[in-house]
Amino acid sequence: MSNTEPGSPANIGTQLEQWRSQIEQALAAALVFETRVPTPLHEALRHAVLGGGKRYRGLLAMALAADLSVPTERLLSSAVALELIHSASLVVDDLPCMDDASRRRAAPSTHAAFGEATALLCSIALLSRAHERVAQDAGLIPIARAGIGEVLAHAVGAAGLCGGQYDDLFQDGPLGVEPLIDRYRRKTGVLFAAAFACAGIVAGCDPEVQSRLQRAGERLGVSFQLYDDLIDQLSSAETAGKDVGKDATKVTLATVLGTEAARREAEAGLALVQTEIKALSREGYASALVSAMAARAASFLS
Ligand code: GRG
Repeated sequence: MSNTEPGSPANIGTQLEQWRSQIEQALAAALVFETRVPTPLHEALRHAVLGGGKRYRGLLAMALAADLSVPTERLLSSAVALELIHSASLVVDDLPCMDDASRRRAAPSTHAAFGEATALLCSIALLSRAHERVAQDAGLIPIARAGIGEVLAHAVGAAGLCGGQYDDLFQDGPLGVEPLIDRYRRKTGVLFAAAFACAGIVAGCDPEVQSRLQRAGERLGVSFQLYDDLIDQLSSAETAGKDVGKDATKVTLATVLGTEAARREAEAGLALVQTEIKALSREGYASALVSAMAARAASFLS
């Protein structure tokens, strides 16, 4: 296949870039408020969201929608919501009472730039804005709006990001391979699974397909978090654009498995994800995006 044909790698790359730029513009628009917002809080919101970010979660929702033959504009509010929630989680994760990180996305973390109180309020405001954007999307049928709202609320909650982060902070419970994988599913996989679920809801997928998508999203998150562990262990702050060595005193899946086995586990997980999304989708956008994500992560480790 020549690489100028529809669906060729070159065109898929261009398409992903267009979606990324749509998400970027929609995020900036989501941070324009109709009524007065205190200036430092508004600056913190913009700093937390618009200062870089690969937009993987939003892109996964749009790419899978295209694979499922759904117009991608219908996923734009979900993509924005996923990225606002993800940014909110990073703001909290970086706080001194959590990971205590001073840099994020090659810039000062939000509390380092604006103070802890403003960072906390910023995170809460981003979560609210995420739900507002989906609730306001007149292009979605009511049942899809409600379904997406539920998926996003569940992803943030005690069984999702908050629970995963709790176990990560306090290393509560057993620290074997399976409990750690379960923690990574909640801490990182939950938003990838939510991205796939949003696309599945808008495409009207049946419950069996939705649960396959959920498992694929969670597995993708586990592999992604494994790469994140390895980058923390093996890369430099300059290359990674964020503090590294933060996990030096923590038990992670990479420390339990060892570097080489961790890498093999991440690759095996990605192969499973690829098989599943290729079986469910027609065009190959999500698969190309997953390959690009893996290649980028691996490039920090070579
Ligand atoms: C307030 C929503 C909220 C949650 C509270 C703090 C917390 C609970 C959860 C944090 C979980 C966490 C930080 C998981 C790590 C996920 C991860 C690997 C982040 C890096 O993702 P990238 O590389 O980041 O996609 P960019 O910067 O590109 O967006």
